[in-house]
Order: sequence, then C-alpha cells, then structure tokens
Amino acid sequence: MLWIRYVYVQPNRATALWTNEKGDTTMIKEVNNSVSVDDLKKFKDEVLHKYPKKVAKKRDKAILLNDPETPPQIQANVRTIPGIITQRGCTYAGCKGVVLGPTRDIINITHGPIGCGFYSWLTRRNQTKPETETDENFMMYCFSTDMQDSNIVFGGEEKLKQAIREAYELFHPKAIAIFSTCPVGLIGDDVHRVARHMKEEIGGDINIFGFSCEGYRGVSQSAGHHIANNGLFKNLIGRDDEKRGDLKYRVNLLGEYNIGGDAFELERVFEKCGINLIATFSGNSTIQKFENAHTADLNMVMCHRSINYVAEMMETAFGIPWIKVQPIGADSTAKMLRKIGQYFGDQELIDKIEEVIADEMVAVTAAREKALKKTNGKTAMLFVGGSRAHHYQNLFEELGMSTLSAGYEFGHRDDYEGRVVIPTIQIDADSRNIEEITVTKDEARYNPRKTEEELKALEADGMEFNGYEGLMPQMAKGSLVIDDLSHYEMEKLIELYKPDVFCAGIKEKFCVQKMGVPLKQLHSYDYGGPYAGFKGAINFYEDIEMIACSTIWKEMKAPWESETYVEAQYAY
Ligand code: CFM
Repeated sequence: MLWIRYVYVQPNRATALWTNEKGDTTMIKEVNNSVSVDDLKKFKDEVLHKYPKKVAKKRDKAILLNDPETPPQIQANVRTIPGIITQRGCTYAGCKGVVLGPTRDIINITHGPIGCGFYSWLTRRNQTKPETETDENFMMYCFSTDMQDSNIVFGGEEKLKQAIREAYELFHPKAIAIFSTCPVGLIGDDVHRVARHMKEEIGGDINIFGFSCEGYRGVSQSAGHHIANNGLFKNLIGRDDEKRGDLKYRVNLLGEYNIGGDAFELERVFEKCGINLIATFSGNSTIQKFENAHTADLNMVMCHRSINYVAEMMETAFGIPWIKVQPIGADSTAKMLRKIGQYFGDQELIDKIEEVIADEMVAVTAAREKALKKTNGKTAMLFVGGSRAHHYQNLFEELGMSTLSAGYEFGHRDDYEGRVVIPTIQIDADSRNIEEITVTKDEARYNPRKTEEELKALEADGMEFNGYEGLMPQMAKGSLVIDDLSHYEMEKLIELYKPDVFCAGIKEKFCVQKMGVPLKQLHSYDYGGPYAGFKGAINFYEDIEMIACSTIWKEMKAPWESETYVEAQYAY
C-alpha cells in the first residue's frame, strides 16, 4: 500500500517526508511558511494607515497572525465598510444561486428586476446530469418576473402569480420556488402568501414555496445559505419515506455543489466502495433526493458554512448523526472513506474501502510525484468563500506548497476558530434578520441511528461528531489570516509577499495576473475540474504545476516599457 506521511517538526515549519510506491523518499522542501511578526506589522502598517482611523480600527480585528494551538479571536461575519471593495456577494446569491441553484427539477423564479435573474443565470459552474434524456432539467433557463416601475409602485404580487401560472402551463414542474430580491422586501410583496395561493389554484401535488432572501437581508451570501437551509427543511426534506436503493450503507453528502463535476467524481468513489449516496445537498440533485434524505444513516458535511444548519436540523428531527469531512485532497478523501467504514463498523465495507483507496492512490501518487518536482517549496494564498480557503490547503500541502495567507469572504468565527466558539458568538442585528425555525423531534420518524454507548465508543476511537475545528488549527503558526479581504489589501499582499499562486475568483483574476502572479479561480475552477476526490486531486496537481511553475509570469513587462519603440512587419 502507498503511504504519505507528514511529520511536523515545528509548528511553523511544515516538513514532510513522502514515500512513493517504490519506497523512495522525497524530503519536501522545508519552507518557512510563516510570516514573521515584523512582516505582519509591515503589512498592517501599509494597509491600515491608508484607512480612516475608525475603519483602520475595524479592519485591525480581521487581520491576524495565526496560532494553530490557540486560535486568536477573529472578527468575521460583520458588515463590510461602505467604500471598501469587498469580494462578497449578496443574500439572494447565497440562497438562489448557491444552495438551491444546483437542483435541476425545481423551477426557480427570481421575483425582481431582470438584472438579478440575468446575472445569476448559469454563472456558477454547478453541473448536473439528468438520468434520462426526458428527465426534467430547468437549470439552463432563466425565470424572472422582470419587475418594472409600475410593479414597484403598485406591487408585484399579481405579476408573480402570472409568472407562476405561465411557468406551470409551459413546464408542469413538480416544484416552483420563488426568490425575493431587494425591491420585493422594500415594497412588501408577500411571496409566501403568493406561494400558498398558487399552490391552491394549481392544485394536485405541486410544491410551491418562497424565500425571503432579499439581497440586503444579511452581510453576505451567508445569510442566504441559512434562509435556504430553513426552506429545504420546511418544504422538501422528509416528504418521501420510501427506502430507495439496495445498498445498506446509506449516507448524505451536505455542502457539495458539483462545481466542475466534483459531485460526479465523489458519486463514482462512493459507488466503487458500495456506499449508497442518498442525497447530495445540492450538487447534481433532484427534489426526490431531498425528500428522501432523512432515510440515510449518516450525514457528512463538506462545506460547513453553507449547510451546517440542515445537518443539525436533521439530527434533531430524525436522529441522524453528522460528521465533518473534507474530500478535497487525496489523503483527506481517503480519510473520509475510512470514517464511513468506521461509522458502519462492518469489516466487509472497511476492507472494500481500503481496496478502493489502494487502487485509486496508484494514479494519484504517480501524478503527485510528477508535479511535486516542480511545485515543491512554492507558496500559495487563498481567499475564497466560506470553506474552500480551508479545504484547498490540503491539495497545496500534497504538492509541497505552503499557504502564506488565507481567509474567507463570509465565513463565521466557527469556520476560522472551530465550532467550540459558537456559544461565544454575539448575535447582532444582522443575524436577527434571518428567521430562526424551531425544530423538534419528529415523533413518528425519529430513530437514533446509534445508541449513546455506540456514539461514545466511536468517539473514543477518534470519530468526531458535530464538530468542525476550522481553518486556523490547520494553518501554520505565523501565517496571516484575513477575513473579508479588500481589494486594496489584496494588492498589498501580492506586492509584499509575491506568492507563486493566488486563489480567488473572477473579480480578482485579471488584476492579480497583471501584477505577475497567476490566479487560480477556486469558485469556478477556470473551466477545469473536478478537483474533489482522487481524480480531482490529479487534475489539481496538473493544473497547479502548469500555472504556478510557468515562466511566462516573468514576462510581464510590455515591450515599450524597456524599449523606445517596437518594430513590426506585415506578413502577406
Ligand atoms: Fe460553501 Fe461553496 Fe464555499 Fe459557498 Fe460560494 Fe462556491 Fe465558494 Mo463560490 S457553498 S462556502 S457560497 S464551498 S459559490 S461551491 S466557491 S464562494 S468557498
């Protein structure tokens, strides 16, 4: 069997020994991946002195020097200061685009002006694969009520009803969801009342529900995730009790959205191991999968930020335990599979999982060995969303690359410091905007999948339930952790530390590349992917080797910057 070992010599120096199939050992370059306190001071001085005093004071709490042993308290999930260019999106984006967007057989109607619908149309690379050619797939459509001035003045409810009638007549979908944009909240249209009315009018089995996910509801898309989680639980989960599929190991994967085909790769891996994936929330999903999700015996949470609420609600209502997993990186994919084996405790499954890992790791190891020759010792920075800035550090570690600085756009303190801090997080006015739903035991269907003793025994054996340790414990001592990075801070980071690769999104991409540093989009994967699972790791190794080790970045000077004129000839 192939084995990869990491030996941490000092907390701020990651030294890894990597042994390949033949037993040759590579010493991964010892990189001092810490930014010294002086460096941090320099960075902070540079950026903070440009801000007005009050702003500087606020940003100061969001820029920290990491300590993995005792993560410092970070300021997160607070309003971005007006005037600062943020990476964040809006609440509507988090609800309509992120959580509900990847489900192919719900008609998602944007109630609002056309711009919100148009700009949220197919911009996220959540892929889907209908099982047959005739299966419903509405993902390529853009449904919007296209509100006009008169609707803002006189109300838009009638127009919304008309849009629902039209959508039903054209497509006869099983479900229609309505997503509120900012003006809808401002003028007071009641999308929930319209949903109830139209459900009655159309009749039959149709499921129609609305989301109060106006863009301004929260400080970022994170509020939209929470609103979407509540809606999933109230309107979809638990409506179909039939046990589908004949495999006995029944699991759900929460917070996996099939960007660039990630869910396809994970579906492949689970199937190979003989694990029955009941539902993915929400990559490559359908209504039926959501409705049936409560028949699974284990919930695995991949993106904690966007979906931890569903995991908690399902545990309370149905007795399904949840664990945090990170199937980004080959080693952590193997770790996830081993956790599933341990949870079900069936030797046949455990053996099968080991067989699959050994089989998959042959190609992974070969690809890694090839990339490592070039990537070893290089540096990265990651500023993405609310989970990837953490998970993708696994893949960089596997490439011998160290993360100098990382942070989320909209993570909460628990995503940085771990769930242990949740009781100490202050609820502010912005969080109070989100409906809190009270979930209780479903008397008829509550069925604890494991007894208290079984859970305790598994915990004693190293399984952690309901836990997430966050980004900081995994990052080196002295690395920079920055929440809600501003554009200006990003430019300063690049100027001062010149990483070999910067990970962010399309808004940052070309500004960073003009500074001579390659940018890997970790939202969309730049048309690449999948990056999850085993095959995903191979794709990532190849892509990073290609972009971070290219010499083209040295050629950033335009010819006229060093020469007085440029001569050219026409070719006939
Ligand atoms: Fe979760 Fe996501 Fe992310 Fe996210 Fe997103 Fe995304 Fe992301 Mo873009 S759900 S928090 S709101 S892992 S769309 S698939 S890449 S910012 S890090």
